[in-house]
Amino acid sequence: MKLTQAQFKQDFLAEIKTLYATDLSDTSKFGQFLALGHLVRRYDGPNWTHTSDQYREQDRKQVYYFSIEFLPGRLLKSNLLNLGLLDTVRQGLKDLGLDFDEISTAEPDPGLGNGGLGRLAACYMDSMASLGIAGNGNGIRYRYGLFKQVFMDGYQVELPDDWLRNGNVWEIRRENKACLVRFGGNVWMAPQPDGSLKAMYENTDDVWAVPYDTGLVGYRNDVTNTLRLWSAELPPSADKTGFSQARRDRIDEITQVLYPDDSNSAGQALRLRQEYFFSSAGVQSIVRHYGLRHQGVKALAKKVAIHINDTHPTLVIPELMRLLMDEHHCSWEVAWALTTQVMSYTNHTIMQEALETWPIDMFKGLLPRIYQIVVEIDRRYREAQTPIFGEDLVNRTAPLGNGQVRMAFLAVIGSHSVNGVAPLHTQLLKEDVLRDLYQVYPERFNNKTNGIATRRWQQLANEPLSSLIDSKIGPTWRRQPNQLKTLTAYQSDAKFLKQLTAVKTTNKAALGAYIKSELGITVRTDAIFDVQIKRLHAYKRQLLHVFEIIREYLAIKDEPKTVTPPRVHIFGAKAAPSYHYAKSIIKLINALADLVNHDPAIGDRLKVAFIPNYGVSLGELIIPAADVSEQISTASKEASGTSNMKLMANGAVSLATLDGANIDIIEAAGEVNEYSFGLTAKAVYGYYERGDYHAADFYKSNPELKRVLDTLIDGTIPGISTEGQEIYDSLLRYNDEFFVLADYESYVQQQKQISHDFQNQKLWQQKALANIAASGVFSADLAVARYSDDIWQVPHTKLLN
Ligand code: 26M
Repeated sequence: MKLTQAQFKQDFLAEIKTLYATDLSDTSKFGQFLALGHLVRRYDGPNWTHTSDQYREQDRKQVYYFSIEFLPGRLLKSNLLNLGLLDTVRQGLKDLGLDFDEISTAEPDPGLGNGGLGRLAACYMDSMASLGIAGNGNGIRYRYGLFKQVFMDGYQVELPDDWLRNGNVWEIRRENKACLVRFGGNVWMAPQPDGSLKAMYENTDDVWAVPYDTGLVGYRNDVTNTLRLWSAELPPSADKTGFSQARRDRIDEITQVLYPDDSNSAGQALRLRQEYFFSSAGVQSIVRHYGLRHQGVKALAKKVAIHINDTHPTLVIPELMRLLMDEHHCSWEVAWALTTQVMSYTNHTIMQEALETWPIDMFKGLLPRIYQIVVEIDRRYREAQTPIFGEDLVNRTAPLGNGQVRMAFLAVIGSHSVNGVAPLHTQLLKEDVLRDLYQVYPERFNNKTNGIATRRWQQLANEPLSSLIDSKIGPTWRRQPNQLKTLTAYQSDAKFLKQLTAVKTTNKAALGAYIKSELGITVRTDAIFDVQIKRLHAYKRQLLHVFEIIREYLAIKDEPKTVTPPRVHIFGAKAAPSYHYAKSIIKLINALADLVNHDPAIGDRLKVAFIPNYGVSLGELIIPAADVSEQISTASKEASGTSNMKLMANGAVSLATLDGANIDIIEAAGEVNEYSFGLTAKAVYGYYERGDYHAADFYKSNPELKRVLDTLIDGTIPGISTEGQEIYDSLLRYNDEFFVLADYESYVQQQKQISHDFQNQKLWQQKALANIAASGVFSADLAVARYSDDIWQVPHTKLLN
């Protein structure tokens, strides 16, 4: 949009007056943020209204992306960037003596997700708006987001994330769009005079679902889509009937807090209630919208695509069946055909313990009508498939089995498309995790490699790099991420490579200042910034990275004279509060950091910075400063990874196992520009099949590895007597479930190569440039375009190859 600086300043000062009845000098940073937020909403208001009007008038097919998590990050800067107002606002504020970056960090970062899954949902919402796709997000408005992480004596302590304390300037509460979600009670089907059956309910626990809408601004295209998050409240009838306090509390708790687990199915009734709550409310609001418009719901499949982000929203399948049959009088056959045409499902994990199942007794008690429908889905599936595939396979794959509702199987059976998030992951779904269902529905399986919002992760987070890119290839890449590949023409432009180093140094200084102020650690900007940022999990193997730090520490102590480039090892990682082992690793890293950072013999040659409370906002600070991207999961375990893509786009080289999308990153940027190592997925599966992995062999045969492991238990690292022993035992007593010892040697080899190569800055920056140039392939725009073409069948803005 068009806005002069003068107009902006006038608007801003007027907004301050209206909101606070005082002048600028008397307002806080947060107050200034709020005023800017109000202004942005006003500027974008016409786009938002116009977009919704257009979708309705043109009767366009709409995508509804259902996800129990969304991690959008702060919105002020990205909204301004996408509206094309960032420079105007920044300059205008400067004239008023204010610093935009200071104000924008006063915005709370909504932590409504755990990690990759929730962030992916947010990246895809951004791309849908930017590609002009009629896309809607549907999720939960958690009163408290993911816990805030602090360290006390090196241990993780979780504090509540009270992100709504000062209100939320971006949301609009739409009470007129609320709907009723029923739990528990009894249900029966009563015959009607016309011969149909009507679902009758008694003694249900009714919950009022109230939507809060947030505008999602497309990149300079006048499109603003909607993210709808649902909040659980007392139904309006509660005042009359007088709900008990206990019943009120049971309602409040539904949207009170995000489950902080990202790899284990919690298995608690509250989680199931959350899942049905937002699935039901979302599907009800869709059906209401189209049912009214089309005098019937038969056109639904032409007008609606519902995407199921992991299994958490799978109950949209029986819920849509329920509404079509019970409220819109469709036959089972018609309802089922519509449902499967509308639904598509993405799997995000191959870890067995993350596959959701619910005990039938719990499920039946909480969702009696939905359970009846799942029983019928199960019955028909068995009836249709047993003659073809036999009883054994059908027993293994039916929605109901072993006393459980099997959510992933229900999702596959009720959708027309099932996708994994990287080629290797999709292959493993077909061969392993969902092998049996792949026999039944081979045509449903497809791959959609993940992507990232390059606007946030390059343009917004790394302005110095973005300007440098503009100066070489112009600004087209900002809309057409594939154009980044034209940067390869500058591979031998010595001046440009130097400029890349300078950009990196600037970003390292910014991160260094944060590390200094938060942790009191001084880091050198000429050091290798070696970064691992992701949830803490045994399969992601932060432990392998720790072993390298111990090795480097011992090497400096042994041979102080040997020259190696200085290193800063940077971690960001939250552990699920109930994940004991992960928390021990956190303590280990912090204890090691204490030792290393304060050893005068080490000086500034080696530093360890575990930055607490990693999330989207810290990612924006850390990623642009990274030289090395640690992507070291046990091959076959990381479905895709997305921090690997963000780091690549900012010129970090990957130190990576052949897992998830690392494989595709290595292929895109070229093998010579990354550092790969370790067992392949095939080798890992080989060990499983033969059962002949013996971790202790590596310990016994490699004296350096033995020495490193022994520091866990010999007092070298103070303060970890229990944790050290526990971790040591996990490797040697319990045979190292994630093959850390098997990959140690090849990992260290590549780390040494990195230290060597980094000293040749020209060579190093050539690798960085190759990564940046190839990173466009992993833009969420391209990923979303593929979902639109292959799965949702909706039109989108064309992208260049
Ligand atoms: C389940 C039940 C109860 C409580 C929590 C959960 C749960 C929450 C989040 C389970 C899994 C959750 O997220 C999984 C996840 O983030 N997977 C990651 O998805 C990314 C996007 O596709 C991939 O890049 C990562 O490889 C994958 O680990």
